[in-house]
Amino acid sequence: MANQDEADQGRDKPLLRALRGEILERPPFWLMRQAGRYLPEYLEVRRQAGDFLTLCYSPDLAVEVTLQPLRRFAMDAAILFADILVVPDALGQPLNYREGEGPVLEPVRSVAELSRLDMAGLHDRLAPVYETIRRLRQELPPSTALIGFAGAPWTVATYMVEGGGSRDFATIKAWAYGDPDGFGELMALLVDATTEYLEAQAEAGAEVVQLFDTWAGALPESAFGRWCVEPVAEIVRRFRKSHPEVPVIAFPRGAGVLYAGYAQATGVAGLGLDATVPLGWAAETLQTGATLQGNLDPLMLVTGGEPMRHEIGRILETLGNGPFIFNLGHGIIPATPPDHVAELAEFVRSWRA
Ligand code: 1CP
Repeated sequence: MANQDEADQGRDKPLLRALRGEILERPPFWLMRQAGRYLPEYLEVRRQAGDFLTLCYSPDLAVEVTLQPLRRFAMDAAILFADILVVPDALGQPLNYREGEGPVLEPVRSVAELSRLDMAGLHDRLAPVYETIRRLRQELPPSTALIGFAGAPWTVATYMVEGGGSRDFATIKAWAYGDPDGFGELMALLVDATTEYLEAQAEAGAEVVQLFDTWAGALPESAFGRWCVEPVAEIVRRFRKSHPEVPVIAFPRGAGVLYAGYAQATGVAGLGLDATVPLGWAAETLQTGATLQGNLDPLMLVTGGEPMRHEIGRILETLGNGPFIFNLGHGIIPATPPDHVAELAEFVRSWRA
C-alpha cells in the first residue's frame, strides 16, 4: 500500500501532470540552467571542485549544486547537474573546459577518426551521474520532479566535429552535406549512446528527460529533417519502448516555423520553445499536439521588475490555458541577479491565485 501511495503521489507531481496534457490552475515551472554561475553558492562549490568535469562526476557536489536553486526558489523540478558533453567524453573524446573559453575537444572529422570512439566505457564513465540521480530521488521534496537530460545528436555532434563552440558550423556542415553517409555513422553512434544514457538515467530515477538541441536553428529545412528530427524520433521510439512512463521533452532551439509538426514527427510529450517563438502562433499551432514549455527571454530575467512581470504575464495568459510548463527560452545567464529569479518564482506561483 505504501508503495502504491508513493506511486500515486509521484504521478501527481505538477510537472508530470502537465506533461500528461493536464491544464493546471497554476502551471509548473523550472528554469533551464537553474544551477550555475549566477548563484554565489554554486561558484563556491565550483571553486572547491576545481575542474568543471570533476564537479559533474562527483555525486556529492553535483547533488549539492542541483539542490541549490530549489532551496532558494522552490521550482517544480530539479534538473540533474551534468553537461551535454559528458557523452563524447564517455565515448573516448576527452574534454576540457577552459575558463572563459568554454569546452574544447580534439575534433572528430572523418569516418577514420570515428574509430577513436566506442561505447565500451560509456556506463563506467557515466556511473557517477547515475549515482547523482539516485541520491537526488532520495532528497527531493515529494512534489518536485527530477529531470534527466542529454544533448540531441546534432548539437552534441557540433561540439565533437568543430572541437568546441562554433559561430558558423562550417566544418560540421562540410561533412554532413558532402559525406552524409559518413557523417551518418557519427550520428548513429550518438543515437545509440544517447538512448542508452537516457535509459540508464530513467533506471536510476529520472522521471522526465529533456533533449537539448541548442543548435537546431543552424540547419536548413532538408537537413533539419535528417539531422534534427530523425535522430530525436529514433531515440524517442526506443526510449518509449523501454520506459513508457517517462515523458520526453525536446528543445529544438531556433527551429522557427519548423517547430510545426516537430512534436508529431518525434513523438515527444513536451516541446521547449525558444524566446523568439510567437505566443499566439504557438497556442494555435503547437499546443494541440504537445505540452509547451518556455519561453521568457533570459535577458528579461536580467532586466527584472515591471518589464519582466509584464512579459511573464503575457506568456502565462497566452499559453496557460493549455498544457504548459513555464520556463525560459534558453538558459539563465551568469549576469542574472538571483533576486530577479525570486521575483519570477513569486509571480508565476501566485498567477490566478
Ligand atoms: O564554469 C562553469 O561553471 C561551467 C558552466 C557550465 C554549467 C553550469 C557548463 C559548461 N555546463 C553547465 C551545466 C549544464 N549544461 C546543465 C545542468 C545545469 C542546469 O541546467 O541547471 C545543462 C542542462 C547543460 C546543457 C548544455 N551544455 C547545453 C544545452 C543547453 C544550452 O544552454 O544551450 C550546451 C550547449 C552545453 C555546452 C556547454 N557547457 C558549458 C558551456 C559554457 C557550454 C556552452 C558552450 C557554447 O556556448 O557553445
